[in-house]
Amino acid sequence: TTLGLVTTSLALHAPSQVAAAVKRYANAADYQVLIAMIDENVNQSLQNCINELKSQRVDKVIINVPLESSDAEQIVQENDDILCLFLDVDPYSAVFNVSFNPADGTRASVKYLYEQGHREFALLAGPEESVSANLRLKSWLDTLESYRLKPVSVSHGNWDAQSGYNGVLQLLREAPEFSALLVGNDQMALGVLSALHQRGVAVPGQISVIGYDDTYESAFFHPALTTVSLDLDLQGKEAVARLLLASEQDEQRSSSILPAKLVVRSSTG
Ligand code: IPT
Repeated sequence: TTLGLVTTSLALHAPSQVAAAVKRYANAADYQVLIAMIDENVNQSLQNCINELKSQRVDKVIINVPLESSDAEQIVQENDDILCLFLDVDPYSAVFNVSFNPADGTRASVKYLYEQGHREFALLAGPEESVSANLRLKSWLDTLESYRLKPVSVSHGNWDAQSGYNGVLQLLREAPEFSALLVGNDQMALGVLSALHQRGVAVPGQISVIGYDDTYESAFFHPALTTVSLDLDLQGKEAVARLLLASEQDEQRSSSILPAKLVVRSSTG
């Protein structure tokens, strides 16, 4: 009657909202949730977290940690006494997962900006170590290429607001000529809006900004953020439901891919 959750930093908005949902839906099914949070050195400490949960008699665990498919498969192989469901892996990997389509929302973002007349795009992606950040970046690039465009510059942040703040200042130094900026998540977009405001750059007058996640706060940014909505509550709900249904038999472990949708607010025009 206890589920485990191993999560990346809860200082980040998306994982904290997923954790809240996992706890709520597990509790509603009369399960407790033990949370282990990992920060650095993902591969090493992930196994430690799993061991910690096993020692507390947990036999089903949700893993919200960015993992390459091969690393996730290795975790599964080395832990046959605990059932693992992954939230931050390539949706098409072989492991049991509930994840988001990494291409639909990104494609819609580029298309929307293109149709608004934008041709000069800058990209501020999430960390290079993150599978999801790279899949989002790849999809932006592929979509731009389908319009025969290349970004004027590309940079990476580490998901937090400070890195968005620094990142956009770097982009402006490298290639000031862009009218559209795609950002890997909402927290970095918050830093971007702050830096642009301080520089007197009008959003969306001079630069349109699109975030990613649609975390709860993004509707309250100034201007309200256009972003890609991930239903993080639904991800938590599906993860709990699928994990509780799953038995030792592989057939019952069905993965699912949730849609990501563009939500247009005031930071684009
Ligand atoms: C991903 C978020 O989009 C990003 O903002 C950041 O919080 C990251 O998680 C932390 O790992 S969502 C994930 C399920 C791909």
